[in-house]
Amino acid sequence: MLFNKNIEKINSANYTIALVGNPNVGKSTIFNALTGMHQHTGNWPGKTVENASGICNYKNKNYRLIDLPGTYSLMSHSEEEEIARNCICFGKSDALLIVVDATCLERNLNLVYQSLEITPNVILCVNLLDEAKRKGININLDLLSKRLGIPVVGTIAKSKKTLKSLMSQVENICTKKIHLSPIKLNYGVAIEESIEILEPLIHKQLTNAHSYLARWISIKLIEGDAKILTSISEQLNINLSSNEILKALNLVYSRLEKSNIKKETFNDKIISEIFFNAEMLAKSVCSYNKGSYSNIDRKADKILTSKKYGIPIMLLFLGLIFWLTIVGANYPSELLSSFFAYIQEKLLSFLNYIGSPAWLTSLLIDGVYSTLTCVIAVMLPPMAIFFPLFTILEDLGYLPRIAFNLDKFFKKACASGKQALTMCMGFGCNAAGVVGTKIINSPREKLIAILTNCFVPCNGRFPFLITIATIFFGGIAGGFSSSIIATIVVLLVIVLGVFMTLIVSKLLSKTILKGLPSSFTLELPPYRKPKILEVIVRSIFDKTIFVLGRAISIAAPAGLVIWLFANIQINDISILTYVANFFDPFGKLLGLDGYIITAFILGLPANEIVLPIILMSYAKTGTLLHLENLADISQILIENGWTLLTAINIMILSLLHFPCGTTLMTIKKETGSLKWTVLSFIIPSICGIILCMVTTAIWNIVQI
Ligand SMILES: Nc1nc2c(ncn2[C@@H]2O[C@H](COP(=O)(O)OP(=O)(O)OP(=O)(O)O)[C@@H](O)[C@H]2O)c(=O)[nH]1
Ligand SMILES: [Mg+2]
Repeated sequence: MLFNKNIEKINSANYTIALVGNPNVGKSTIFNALTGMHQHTGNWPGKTVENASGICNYKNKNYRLIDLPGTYSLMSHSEEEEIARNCICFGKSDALLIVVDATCLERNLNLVYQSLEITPNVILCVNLLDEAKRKGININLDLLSKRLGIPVVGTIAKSKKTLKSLMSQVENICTKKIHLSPIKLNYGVAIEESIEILEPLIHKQLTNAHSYLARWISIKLIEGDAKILTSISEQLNINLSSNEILKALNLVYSRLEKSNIKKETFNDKIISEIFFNAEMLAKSVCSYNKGSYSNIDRKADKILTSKKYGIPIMLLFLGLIFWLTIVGANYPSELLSSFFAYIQEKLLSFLNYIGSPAWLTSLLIDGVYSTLTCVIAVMLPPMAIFFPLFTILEDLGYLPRIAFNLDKFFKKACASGKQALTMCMGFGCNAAGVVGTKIINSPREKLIAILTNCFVPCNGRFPFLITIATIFFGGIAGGFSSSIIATIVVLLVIVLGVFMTLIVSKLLSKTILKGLPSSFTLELPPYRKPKILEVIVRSIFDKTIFVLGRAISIAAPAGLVIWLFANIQINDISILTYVANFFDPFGKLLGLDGYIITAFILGLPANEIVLPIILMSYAKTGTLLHLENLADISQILIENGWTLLTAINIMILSLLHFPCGTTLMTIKKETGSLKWTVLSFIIPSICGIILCMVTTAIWNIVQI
């Protein structure tokens, strides 16, 4: 319903504004602040990979804002740059809001000049003014506006009041309250004369709405970029290969040749002209306070990305996050469990009072209620703690440093260094990690990143790992040393996940996805102060809603199914027992049992429900499930024959098994292929099965 309302609002918007800019300049932060949406933000380039739309209501008018992927230029062919270019050129937006980074204006101005060739309706938003101030950079915004001939607004995206004047300028442009006369770069006599020859011929074919594009299309024609020209002809329905145009084009080439400009070097000439102008303009509007900026970033990077300390510090950070999660989750978990136990008693009395039949009471309480509350009480607290902590690291700018430290390993595995970034996104959610692989340009490397993304546990699997590590390794008694041991165990599981990612990437590179790693320059953004409070509140809130949603939509029906399985009997044996017995020999081979295998299979829709299903299955005898703390869970597991081997193998299987349903659907969408989707199901499962078999064999040998 809410979704439909949003679509309705978007369709009825009065104006459309596209947000463009280099990566990591704050586009999504501004978009979120103006629309109230929650697009992924964080301090590393390449987070936004797909267009997102939202509505901003300003002075009773609806503005549809489109958040685009970051792009350095409109001239190359990477996927995100094409998305941005197509939206700017053909997206029918009323205005462009170009967001630039005040701390490196010169580089950002290249995109501004390129965009001004395409549309005059541009508002320049100079963001990150606080960071610029910290670095002693002052920008004369009025002069910048005069030189470019467009409105310029300075902003600090985190402070909403600085965004007000932005919307007022957007309104001015959309309602044509101000007359714009943006500058057009002069590329020199020879090129300008060539453009003049072609421009009128193209102009003739364009509608009024697109007439401004004639100059840009002329430049593209001379440049001869077939891909862009095809999309221009298709989108604008014009013929760029008419005799008239081809004849004019020949004339242009021969004239340019006389001025020593060849077709092949034409583009370089345009680019160097843009770069030169950007440099000159930045020089004229920026001034620097000497000595006001201490180069703390570079000093930090010397340690955090050093060969010697880089990886140990990374493990230390991750360990600290796990430790805080383990220690912090216990108390709210117990509180929630007691609360749910209390409600359970009340519900039972109520059901008895209204004369509910025993089977219905059992179905509702032992089936639906237990599974639902187990997901919330056991799984939610670790998620709600881990996620914000990880987001704070992301906001700080630490993720690209992780990618930097792991870059050489991914290169050795013949995969992309950017895979480290998508792998990190997988910690939050594997489906998001799979979508994030759009930042990898090579299709081969992108597929490797997709096939291996679920080798790192998502937020839905962390609580499971943490619970098992705490019970079987840390000891449920608690205390400092037990939490440290549990942390080390979870950390080892993650290291195993990264190790498997690299091995499988290498194997894929040597077999079905043969090839060498492509090179790319990883940009290390400046460290930024995380919005700690906002991140904590937002993530806890988002996570809670997300988990509650999943609990209601997946855990509750799963609880119902498992109850039916446990209670419908054929020849005095329940269906659950039949199924578990069927899988039991296979389970034993992996050092597990049939119930665990059944739980993993039933957990396909969502990883969060695996542990609740295991507990439900063990409680099938009809005794009510009382899970008030870890000791209760531990008791049930041990009573059902769990040993240290079961704990080790279930953690391995949780790390290495098929992706959840949502991730599989995302993989199908991203690859468009059933073959890769099936492989992404099979590969991690086989890895998990083999590893579990090996540990079981070793365990059995040691026992003998
Ligand atoms: N200090 C400061 N930080 C900002 C400002 N604007 C954005 N940030 C931070 O900069 C980082 C990048 O912001 P995003 O909104 O994700 O940037 P983006 O341009 O959408 O990035 P991509 O989608 O990757 O291209 C985030 O950590 C923001 O919190 C600002 O004005 N001041
Ligand atoms: Mg973004």
